[in-house]
Order: sequence, then C-alpha cells, then structure tokens
Amino acid sequence: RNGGRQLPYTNYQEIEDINDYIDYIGKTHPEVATVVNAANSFEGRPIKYVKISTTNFEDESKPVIFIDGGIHAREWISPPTVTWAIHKLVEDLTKSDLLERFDWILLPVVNPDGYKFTFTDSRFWRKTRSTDNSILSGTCPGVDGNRNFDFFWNTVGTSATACADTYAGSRPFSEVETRVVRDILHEHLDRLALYITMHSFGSMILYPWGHDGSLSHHGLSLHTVGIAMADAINQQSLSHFRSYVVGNSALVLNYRASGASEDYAHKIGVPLSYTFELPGLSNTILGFNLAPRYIQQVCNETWEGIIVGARRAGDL
Ligand code: ING
Ligand code: ZN
Repeated sequence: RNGGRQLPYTNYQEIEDINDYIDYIGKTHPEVATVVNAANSFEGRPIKYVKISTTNFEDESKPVIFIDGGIHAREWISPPTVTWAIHKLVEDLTKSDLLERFDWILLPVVNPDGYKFTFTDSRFWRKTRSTDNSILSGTCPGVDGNRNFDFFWNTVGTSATACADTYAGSRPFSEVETRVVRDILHEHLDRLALYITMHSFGSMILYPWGHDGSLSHHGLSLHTVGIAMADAINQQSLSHFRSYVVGNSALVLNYRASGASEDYAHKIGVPLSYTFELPGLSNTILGFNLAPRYIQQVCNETWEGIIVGARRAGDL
C-alpha cells in the first residue's frame, strides 16, 4: 500500500487499494475530481465513484459519460480499465477535448463485497454477497447484479433460485449495489450521452435489447458507434487476442437475459448504452483469469475505444 498514490497494472488491484487511489485522486486534484461515497455495500464497504469535470459538474452544462466496472466479482480485468480511465483523465491529459467537452463519472467497483470475496475465498464468485431472510438465501448468498435491474426483471436468462449464479434477486433493485448505478443514471439522465459497463470475457461490444434480441430505435447509432469503438480497439490489439465483435447482446451471445444494466440505462433514455466483454484468452472459466501481464495492454486498448466512443457520442 502506498497511500493510494499508484495502482498496479502488472498485478490485479485489491479493493482497498482501489478505494485509496480514488481518495488520493480526490485529494490531489480537487479542481477536476470529486469523490462520491455513494453508499455502503451489503457488508459495509464504501461504493466510491469519481466525478470529473474541468468546469463545475453541478453546472450541468456538458454531456456526461458514465463508465462502471466490477458488477461481476470474478471479472478481474474490469476494474483496472476504469481506474486507468481515471488515471488518463485526471493525471495524464492536461488539455484534451475529452475533458473540455464532457463530464465523466467513473465507478471502478460496483460490487466490492463480491470482488473482495474472489480474492479471499472463491476466485470465480460472480454475484453480490447479500442475504435476505429466506432460508435458501441464507445458505446461498448473493444476487446477480446484471439481472437485478428493473426492466423485464426476472423474465428470461435469469434464475429465481437463490443458489444460482444468475439469481435475479427477491425484487428489482434488491441490491444496494445496483441501486447506486440506478441512482447515478437517473440523476444525470438528461445529459448522459454514453454508458459503458465493463465485463469479461469474450472481446465483444454489446448493445440492447438483451432481453429479447430486438433492436431499439437507436439501433443504427448503437451499431455505428459500437463498430467505431471496436475498430479503435482492434487496431491496438495484440494478435493473440481475438478481434472484437459488435452487436445486439442477445444475438451475439446467443442467449437472452433480462435485468441487465445495459438494457435498463437504454430504456430510461441513455441513447448509447454498451456492455464491453473484455478479452479473456480462453473459452473456459479460465477466461476470467487473464494473465496479469496483459492488464496494461487491455487498459490501453480499451481506453482507445472509450476515446472514440466519447467523441462519437458528443457528435451525435
Ligand atoms: N456477460 C453478461 C451477463 O451478464 C450480458 C452479458 C450483457 C447479458 C448484457 C445481457 C445483457 O451475462 C457477463 N460476462 O457477465
Ligand atoms: Zn459480467
């Protein structure tokens, strides 16, 4: 630990270090970065995000880009792509159109309890760590955050069984962690231009509707901007990573799933809403274990995609 001054990109990032880094960014760059402790997780960990604005975030004058990570605990490559975006915006880019044109909200770890659990107990844990009063839920904690959003909640690709990995929860937004994402989306809805949620794995850029495979009225721009982001990433990508594929979530994945954050954000009015499936280098569960030597590469190439997505969103 180094008081949060730097996060590793040659090793995976511990939740305590991510939280220290976020606080450090807020303290050292108060003119652009504001740290929000949105809520405490089920087990009491802070859920922190950074608001970045070169003017005054509260002026509400610029379009907002919102990126989150770590909804799913075992997808370890997700949080570093978000902390890297914080680093680039706050510590690296002194004068950039990305800061002049947009305000940013960056939330590296939506689900700190699950994330912690994957470091201490069970590497491939996916869900939150909540329990409610039902007997089953006591023996099987956790809800799938990406099935817990209130849009066709618990209708397809989800489970009503607490022990399942895709358990949708006892009700929509049963989890404090998904409520944090919901509240950010609603608070800035009128100026949210782009939402990206970072998952792994598979090298895909996915867009709504994930619950039924149909296209939204924004289908053409979703696809065009998605392709532009994928092209930017693929240009930077290593030859042993597969090329990014872009398309409707249900069609590309070949399964429908309801209650995902991507669908919810789009349904309430965010025009450009995407799930990134970051690279994995395996077709098995080992895809979640991308070797640490690739972390920096994935952060760099993903950042190139974010840049293109932001600019295209601003031009729409
Ligand atoms: N994948 C996503 C999941 O929650 C997804 C895929 C995206 C489904 C959008 C539905 C809608 O299953 C991972 N890796 O979590
Ligand atoms: Zn995921």
